[in-house]
Amino acid sequence: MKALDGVRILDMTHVQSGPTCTQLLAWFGADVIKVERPGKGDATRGQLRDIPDVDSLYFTMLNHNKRSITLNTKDECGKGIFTRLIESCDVLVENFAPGALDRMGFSWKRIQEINPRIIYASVKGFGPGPYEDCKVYENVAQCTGGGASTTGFPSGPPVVTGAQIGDSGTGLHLALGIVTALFQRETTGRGQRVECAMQDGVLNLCRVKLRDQQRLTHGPLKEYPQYPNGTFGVATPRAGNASGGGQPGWIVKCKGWETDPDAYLYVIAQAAAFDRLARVIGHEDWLGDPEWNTAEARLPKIDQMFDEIEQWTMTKTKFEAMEILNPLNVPCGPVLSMKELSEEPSLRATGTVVEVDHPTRGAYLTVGNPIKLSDSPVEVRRSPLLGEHTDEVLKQVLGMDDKAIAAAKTDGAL
Ligand code: CAO
Repeated sequence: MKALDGVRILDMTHVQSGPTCTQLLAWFGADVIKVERPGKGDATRGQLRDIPDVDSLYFTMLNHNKRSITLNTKDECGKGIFTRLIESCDVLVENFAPGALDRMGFSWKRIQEINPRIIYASVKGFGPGPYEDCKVYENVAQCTGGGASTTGFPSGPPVVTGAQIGDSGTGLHLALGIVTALFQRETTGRGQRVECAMQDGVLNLCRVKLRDQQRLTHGPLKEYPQYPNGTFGVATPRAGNASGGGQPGWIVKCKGWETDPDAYLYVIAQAAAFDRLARVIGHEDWLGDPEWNTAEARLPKIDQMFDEIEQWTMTKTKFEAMEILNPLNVPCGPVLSMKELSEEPSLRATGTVVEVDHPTRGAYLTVGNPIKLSDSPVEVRRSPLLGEHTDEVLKQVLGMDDKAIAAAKTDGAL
């Protein structure tokens, strides 16, 4: 038994934001039917291909546990089939460019007429406002949602992060909206519209930076590297690797940094463990020195403090340093490369990193479900080939027979 057993999702998503959402729902047990354009499919099947004529890792890693059908939803016969699918599903998810579903003839009003219980969930780049008609990709969302203006070093340009907070982050938000709407439907019997704008999703994840924007009007942000020797402008500045939580933190070099780009450790010099940290790095002298022995006194010297910590970490590998600091309750973590993460046995053991077999690609690694439910186990199944389940779904879900399916194929609807 899976948490979402019995929930059927009509998945009109493509690229990353929408597929992230429906993949999660599939892992929780929903029957996700991915509708793709005949002959083409989701554009990511062919993007960043590493093996000729084989579904890309971009596609396979975002579409596990789904069934794929091909359907031309602009063709009259295809629209008829699509209408019947809307009648048979609990949720319709899409992340087309603004207005695409309306242009196909399926406005929210029309969808509700077809099935008043359906939940219609969408991702768009922006909510209502001046940019609502714009197409948006990941990095555009990071820039317009406050991620880029607050990421990077103070003297450098804005920087986008490798974490896909615009796409996968918004997909996560949308998944929560969908299960919440399903929960409310239990009481009301009605579906509803669920909308997530990528700008809003990124801004939600940058919440602490809007906090700092307001703090800035009351004085300098003392945990930022600009304090006290630099200057603050009118907006939340970029803070390099400073910790956003009010505890001084930084990334410091470890043994091997000259040749290994990831030989670094994040160290938080929080007041509660400062005496132990000072001792272990050989600075017992700081403990009796009023210039160093209070958090307030250290604030103007954060750079110098991390330089001294780094002198010590450079004599240890990042793992050795972590092993020494952890028992002292000094919060820290190594900068792990994708290679290290993919080889980490504990992530394999929990199913967070999974090896999956694929008929045309062979074995590949993917990130499994990071959300663990004790009563709803997840088996990660490979992504579907284009249209692999067209006949199966049309027969099983819509009760179509071979003759009707053949006619729809001749028509070009499938
Ligand atoms: N049958 C017939 N037509 C189909 C179809 C199907 N099964 N599936 C898609 N189409 C059509 C759409 O209706 C649309 O046609 P119109 O332009 O005539 O309305 C067309 O295919 C292209 O869809 P699109 O405009 O969504 O795709 P795009 O590649 O031009 O834009 C993207 C991609 C992502 C920029 C855009 O979809 C978007 O802004 N989405 C919302 C934000 C989002 O999710 N962005 C994240 C993407 S991941 O980085």
